[in-house]
Amino acid sequence: MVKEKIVRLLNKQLNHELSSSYLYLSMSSYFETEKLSGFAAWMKIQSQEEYKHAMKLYDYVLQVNEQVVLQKIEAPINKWTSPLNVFQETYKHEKQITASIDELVEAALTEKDYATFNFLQWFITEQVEEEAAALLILDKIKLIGDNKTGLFFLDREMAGRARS
Ligand code: OFO
Repeated sequence: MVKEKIVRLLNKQLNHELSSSYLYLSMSSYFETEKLSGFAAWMKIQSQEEYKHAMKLYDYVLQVNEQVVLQKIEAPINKWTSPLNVFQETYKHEKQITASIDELVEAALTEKDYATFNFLQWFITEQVEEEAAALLILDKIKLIGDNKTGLFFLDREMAGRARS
């Protein structure tokens, strides 16, 4: 049986993942308005990935015969100053999500909830990948600086995620 505290944290994480999905969808729409369709496609896929993460938590809570409690999703911000600004925020956001997963892992260990601890291993690995992906793009944007041609080619590269 999963303890009440862990169920509460799992439901909280479910909300974080849905909020991430919402935030990245908002970022995707920003890129659309900036005519950066490759960045927009990348972010839209990211938004869908976050939804899948949320569903993993949703399925797990039900599988252990506990109650899913959906919570309010705050409206995400919808204004950024540049692609650099978006990826600074993305990287920061992913680090916050990692901290939240770590808190959950810590709680599962403290409560000797080895099933939940085992379930969370996937999220630990995923967060390493997500932070690395966001940082890589952030570094590329920094490298490009004000070079519009560079941004054009990076946008084309970002579109590749949709095709892969
Ligand atoms: Fe769900 O991995 Fe990003 O936030």
